[in-house]
Amino acid sequence: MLRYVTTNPGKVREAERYLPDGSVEGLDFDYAEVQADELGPIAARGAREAYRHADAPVLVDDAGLFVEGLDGFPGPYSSYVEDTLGIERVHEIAADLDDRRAAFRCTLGYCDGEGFAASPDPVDRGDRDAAAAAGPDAAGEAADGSDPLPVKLFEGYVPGRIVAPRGDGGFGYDPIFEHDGETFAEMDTDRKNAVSHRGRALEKFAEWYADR
Ligand code: ITT
Repeated sequence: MLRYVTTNPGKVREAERYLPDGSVEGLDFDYAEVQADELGPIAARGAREAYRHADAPVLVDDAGLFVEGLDGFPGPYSSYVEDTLGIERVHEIAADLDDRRAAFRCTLGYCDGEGFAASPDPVDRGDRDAAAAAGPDAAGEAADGSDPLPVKLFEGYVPGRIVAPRGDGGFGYDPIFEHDGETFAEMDTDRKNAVSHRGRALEKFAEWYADR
């Protein structure tokens, strides 16, 4: 059984559509979110921590909203910004910008404690390099000093723009993110999945995982 590691039930709802019935369940585990400019290292480290906690295959989902006119902010800080400013304020700030284009990004990190011999690019190399530079324990390195557990990353991206809140579906920033004339909160789960950052990443993961 695969554990989808998140404190956000909305993510589990979306993920379940991509995996065979009964093959995945949510694991409400709050892994440490390291400060990083990109989602990959956060998801990789989270996957190692969650795997050690669950002792079962895990998929960690780290996502964020990147606003062009704010040089990608809030990006990896999206959760903090949603909790502190709220999405209405993010919309108000974006309304003053010339460029309201934005993108959602999602990075999934898979870890099952094994290597990925069948996979072309099995390990998040950037994270390993960063871990090596930072020294022992920096990225969940094993107690015996061996390399960090292999993690496979899957990424998804969707372009859109920031608008005044519309719709009552979805979660998080969905009401202020418009793609193709509709906000994500105006779409049902299947429609959002068909175009979303998470849907794209899950599609890649599901294809790879089917052979695993
Ligand atoms: P976990 O870390 O426990 O998975 P979280 O909701 O904090 O839960 P993230 O750190 O990945 O997850 O999310 C960063 C922020 O982006 C957070 O405020 C989410 O509500 C928001 N977010 C993520 N995916 C989203 C989506 O598909 N639609 C709207 N907002 C999303």
